[in-house]
Amino acid sequence: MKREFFSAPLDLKCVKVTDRFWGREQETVRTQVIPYQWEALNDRVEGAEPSYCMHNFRAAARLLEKKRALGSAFRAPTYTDRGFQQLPDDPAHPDPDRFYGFVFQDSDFSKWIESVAYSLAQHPDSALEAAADGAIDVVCAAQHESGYLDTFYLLNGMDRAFTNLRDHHELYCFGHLAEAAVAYYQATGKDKLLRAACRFADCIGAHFGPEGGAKGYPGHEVAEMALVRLYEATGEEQYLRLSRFFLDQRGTQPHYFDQEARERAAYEGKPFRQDGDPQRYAYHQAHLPVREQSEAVGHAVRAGYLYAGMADVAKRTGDEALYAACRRLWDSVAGEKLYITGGVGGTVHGEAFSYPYDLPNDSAYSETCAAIALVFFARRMLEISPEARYADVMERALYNAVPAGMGLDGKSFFYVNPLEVVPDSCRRDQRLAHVEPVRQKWFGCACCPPNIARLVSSVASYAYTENGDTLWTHLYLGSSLTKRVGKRALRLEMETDMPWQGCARMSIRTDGPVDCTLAFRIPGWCRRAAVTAPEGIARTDREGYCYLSGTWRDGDAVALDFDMEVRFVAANPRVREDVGKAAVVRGPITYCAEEADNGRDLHLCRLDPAGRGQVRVDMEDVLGFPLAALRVPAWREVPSPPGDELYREYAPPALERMTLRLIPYFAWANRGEGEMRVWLRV
Ligand code: FUB
Ligand code: ZN
Repeated sequence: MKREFFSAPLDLKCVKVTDRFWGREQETVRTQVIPYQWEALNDRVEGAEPSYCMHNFRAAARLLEKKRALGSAFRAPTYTDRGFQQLPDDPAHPDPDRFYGFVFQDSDFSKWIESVAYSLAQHPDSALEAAADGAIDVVCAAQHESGYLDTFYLLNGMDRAFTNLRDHHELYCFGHLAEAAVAYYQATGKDKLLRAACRFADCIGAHFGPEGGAKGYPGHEVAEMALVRLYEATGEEQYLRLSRFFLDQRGTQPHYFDQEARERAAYEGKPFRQDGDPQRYAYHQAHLPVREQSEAVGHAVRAGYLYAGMADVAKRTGDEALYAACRRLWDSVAGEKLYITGGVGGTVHGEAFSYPYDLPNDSAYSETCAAIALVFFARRMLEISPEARYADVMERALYNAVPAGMGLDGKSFFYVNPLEVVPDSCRRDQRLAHVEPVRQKWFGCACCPPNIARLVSSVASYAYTENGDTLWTHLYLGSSLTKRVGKRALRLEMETDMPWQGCARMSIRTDGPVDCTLAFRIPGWCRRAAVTAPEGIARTDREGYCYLSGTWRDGDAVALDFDMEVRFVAANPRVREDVGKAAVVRGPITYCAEEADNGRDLHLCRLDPAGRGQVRVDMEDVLGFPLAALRVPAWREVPSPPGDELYREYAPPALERMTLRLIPYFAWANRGEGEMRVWLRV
């Protein structure tokens, strides 16, 4: 690892997002998603499945209050297994003292607080901050004296806490809590939740660890990343050590998940039965020690969070073997398992990565959270080594699979992000039972919407990273920011209309000359790039970045012009589903055809490669969202008349000219239900 290239994201309070695209997304999150989610966490959304998230914290706080009041007379609940999702017998009358929802329901609160924190850093809002403080009070009141803070076991019986790491998400809930706590502390300076997260971390550290502790590790990763964040926020080395311990344990033998299952069976007086699923370890990325892993496998969100955590620890500890594994796993994802939308996790079975080049379009799982996890991984790889290939993938996910997860109005969401939809097939074909042709208001398992909210509201921390004298621009984001170089501050204004136009201009304000380097990514999608810098500034190029070094003065500017032509992209022929097809892309945006513009039977439409030069690009407004739509010369096979025979002698099909109207993939399914297709026949 070349430490001279290490960097870290900017403090979000030093960046003001002025970007037209992301500014609008952030406003949608601030004005729609965050308030809606708060109502959802409190079970106040009519017609939506209750979350029970805040219900559980309130119930746990009451239980602990009772414990304090009764002292030794208190009888704690003893654990009975009520399942992965617990629902009231009578939904109209939930028991106020029982746990409800999924085992990981607490994480919804944490993701909400995290989004609130980022949003407050951009847009102070005293009413929202007061609501968040109130929620934090409730959550902190639910913390056990040992520091333990997971309502599933607090309410169901803490006697069996930490006995099912594989399935029961305590360490996952801890991870999200810690991420939220750090974000809220950094945004507001308030440390109540941070102290609670540290106490929970200490409780976990007392239970697990190399010296005599249990040798477990999270069944659903995220704690690895979160502990590193906690370490950075507090300077407490034990959090970094615990993160590394979890990584070191994963995939070692005997398998911890089997050991704990054996222990549970003995406790319950039942015979131990080995889980017969051959993928049982790979699902959790526990099939091999992490430093020996080369292929991205298993549950895609888990995998992305793990790889991001590995990169975090590799960077802080200089662990070359861990970093080498990160690079191999990156290549596996980006080289063999990535959709052109930036989505990952192609199969519904285990919400998982499939085998290399298996990227089905209609049955794609491509969970929104998995694309988000990939963004986390990419940013960490950039922090270690700024190579444009990581930022290219990050950008692809950020402009396609991630925003597709949310409707343009911020009121409906996709969990699954297919690249081809025929609504009738989704309804009739069991193979497609997981695919929804329209976004849903909310989900019982509501992991994706709050994940979008926290990513969108913190997008600036993916656009830039810095070290002492270098600022890297990974994504072109309209923004103004401050970069400190020694005792001086540079104020930088980035103006751009990405992703619709390929130009950006950075202007520099400073009280005096500043020696430093500004590094700009040359996007992989652009064939011709022009960078204009002030005289006297030296240029070097490395791994897809243009480094401009020298003495910067007030009024200096850098102009970047990236060619953004419309391209027809073919997939590697090993991707069986895409043979004979092309996807249309422009800049970082992947396009799709929708029934609303092109009628039904999109499978009969063919792009005309000879017409590539005649594609029209028009800025349009779709439901108040400005976007570039394309008009592409194409052919349509003349469909058979109804009642035509099923088979016939082969003859070249009759074709008629048509113009396909394509819109960005992220904007699909905002105009009612209909067919959609990314990969079009050529
Ligand atoms: O298990 C917690 C979250 O719920 C996962 O990350 C998602 O895939 C969903 O299963
Ligand atoms: Zn999700």
